[in-house]
Amino acid sequence: MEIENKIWDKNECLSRDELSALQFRRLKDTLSRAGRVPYYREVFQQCGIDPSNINSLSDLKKIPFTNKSDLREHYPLGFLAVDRKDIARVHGSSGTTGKPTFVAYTEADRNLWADLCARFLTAGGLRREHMVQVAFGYGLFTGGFGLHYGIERVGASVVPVSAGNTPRQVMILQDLGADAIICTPSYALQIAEVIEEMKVDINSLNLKFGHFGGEPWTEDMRTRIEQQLNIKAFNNYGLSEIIGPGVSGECICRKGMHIQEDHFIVECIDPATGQEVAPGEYGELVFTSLTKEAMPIIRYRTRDISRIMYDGCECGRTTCRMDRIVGRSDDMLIIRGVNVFPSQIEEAILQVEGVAAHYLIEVDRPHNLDEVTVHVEMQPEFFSDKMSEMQAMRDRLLHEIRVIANISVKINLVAPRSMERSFGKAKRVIDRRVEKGIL
Ligand code: DLL
Repeated sequence: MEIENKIWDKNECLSRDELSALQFRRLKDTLSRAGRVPYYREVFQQCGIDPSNINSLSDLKKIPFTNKSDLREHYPLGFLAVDRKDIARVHGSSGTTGKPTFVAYTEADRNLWADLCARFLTAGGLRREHMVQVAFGYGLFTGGFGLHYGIERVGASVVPVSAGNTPRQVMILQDLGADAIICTPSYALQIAEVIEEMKVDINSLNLKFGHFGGEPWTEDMRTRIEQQLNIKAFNNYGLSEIIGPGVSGECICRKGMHIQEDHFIVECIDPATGQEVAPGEYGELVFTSLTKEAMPIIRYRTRDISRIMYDGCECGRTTCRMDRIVGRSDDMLIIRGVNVFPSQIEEAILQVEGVAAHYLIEVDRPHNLDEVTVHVEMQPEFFSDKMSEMQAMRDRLLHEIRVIANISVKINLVAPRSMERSFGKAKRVIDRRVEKGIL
């Protein structure tokens, strides 16, 4: 698919000096808004910051990080900086603790959010003549509504199917002929699988491209999605605490996701020390919102590991780009002392012909030693009852995982279509050590 380059607004192309000046002005406003939140008021007092009197962007670094635990301790809406009557919408991210983390938007925030989504969708090819099928869940999750309003802001048409009921999803793709699909990457693969099961000719669909996000995925996963759905696949990133989708997204060059720096300041830190890493080095992303009203957030530690690139992009945008997320610092597995991200296992297994992109990593410590079993689903045409063929497949997987992730594991090959599918974010890891209270 040929996509012509189009810039949504001039703030995407500011010089560094212009951008810094804008960020500084907006940071001052944000800090004074944040000063209405009792938590931040106390933090500012403790670190001697007077929001009305900061001198430079680097003053931000004097303020301590905000963590997810801070938001949890102020459940449900303790970080609100506006009157309750000014809330226009509430979303939330599902937490491991059972209670969601709520995030609130004013009318202006909702507007801003639609603009930010429209920007990255435009950068990734969306035009007003397109029809888009949204297969993200609509609900507290920010994916469905966030992208929905972004598409409308572009002027394109939305088919809000929501996640689930995949055969119906395919039928609607066939009947209405959407140009683009929006969902998690793992759900995109599931849609592709059902298209094949339903014996629908992929070329009879009108799909040309897709915007995927909400969970980690690798370049090999992108290749599979593109091949199986016969589309161009774009990556976009965001998190509820910052605004939802719309924090960053890929342009047509697809060399990293442009961070919407006129609305968010990004830092990349060493998760262990909190110190900033050099540009281009991997670290944890930290974001400060610059324009959000209802819940301004200062130096929020995302736990997401990536790197930031400041070199120019051929599309003409001057904003920095973040690489795809390689993992979350709290998803990093330590296996017999070796650090492993689930994305490394994904990268390794997708090198092997015959495996489907469905896998589950199970970690346990049965006899005081960590053991990893990677359950890998096979593609139907490669599934065989010959022991030798299955053993050869296992050996290839072991080899790739050893080379890419530097660990030895057990492989459990499972029958085609036998692993559980999810409509949203796929669960890739079960750590029995955590369940048993060993870690
Ligand atoms: O997942 C927001 C979103 C929805 C982004 C739809 C893009 C598309 P949360 O539910 O709060 O918000 O989860 C945020 O998901 O910290 C990352 O760990 C992960 N994540 C989101 N996008 C990506 C991506 C939404 N493109 C958490 N690549 C984040 C890797 C991603 N991880």
